[in-house]
Amino acid sequence: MTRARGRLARLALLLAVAAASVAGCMPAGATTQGKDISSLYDVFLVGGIIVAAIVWVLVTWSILRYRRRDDRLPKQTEGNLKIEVLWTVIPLITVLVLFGLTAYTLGNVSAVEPGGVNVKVVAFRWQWQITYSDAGVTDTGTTDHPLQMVLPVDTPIHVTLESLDVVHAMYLPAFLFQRDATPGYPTTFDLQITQPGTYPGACAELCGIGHDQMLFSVKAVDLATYRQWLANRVAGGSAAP
Ligand SMILES: [Cu+2]
Repeated sequence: MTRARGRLARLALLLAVAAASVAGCMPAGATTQGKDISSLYDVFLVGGIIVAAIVWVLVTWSILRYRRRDDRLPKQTEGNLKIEVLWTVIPLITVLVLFGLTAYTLGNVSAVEPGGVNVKVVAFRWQWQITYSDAGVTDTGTTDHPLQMVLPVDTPIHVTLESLDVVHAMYLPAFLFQRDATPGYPTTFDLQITQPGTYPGACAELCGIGHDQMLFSVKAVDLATYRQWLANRVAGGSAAP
């Protein structure tokens, strides 16, 4: 029995280490939408760990408790209504709760806030282009100078994303965000960045031979700096904020 306890303790330790390392790998999400997604990940992660722990403990216990000692079979039980109802209802409730939370989070992530700034992002083989629609300023990336999108923090950013040729995908790992750019079907979404900084992005859809060149970045600055920079651009100033 002591050996069995030792095994259980090692299993519990392994679970705890695995959970800690997985949690450490997850970015927190640098947008309000990303934070919502991050919270949902946490719920799924903790729920998954609890379910795995219950299953593994029960399996380990039953392997040890009922391991073969001689040729006699342990007591055989056929059908137990209470337990069957229980193991149907508990997973059903778990799945319904996760479904509800997912639907709620998706609603938040897809919600469009009033006000804010408007940009149009165009993906094409094999670069990115942004138009700051409120000012009519357009920047296009090149292989040597990947596009840097300058965007304000703490402000709803309404993005219209489209593709000129094949399916691309706008991927911003720090925002926990990815959206396909499908030719002929522009898509719109909101981003609200919470922390200033420079965030790398890339095309996440294998779109052809130059796919690896489709890098870009988002430079998030405060709203006053953004407005000043944009006004400066309208007046013919530099692209660097
Ligand atoms: Cu692409």
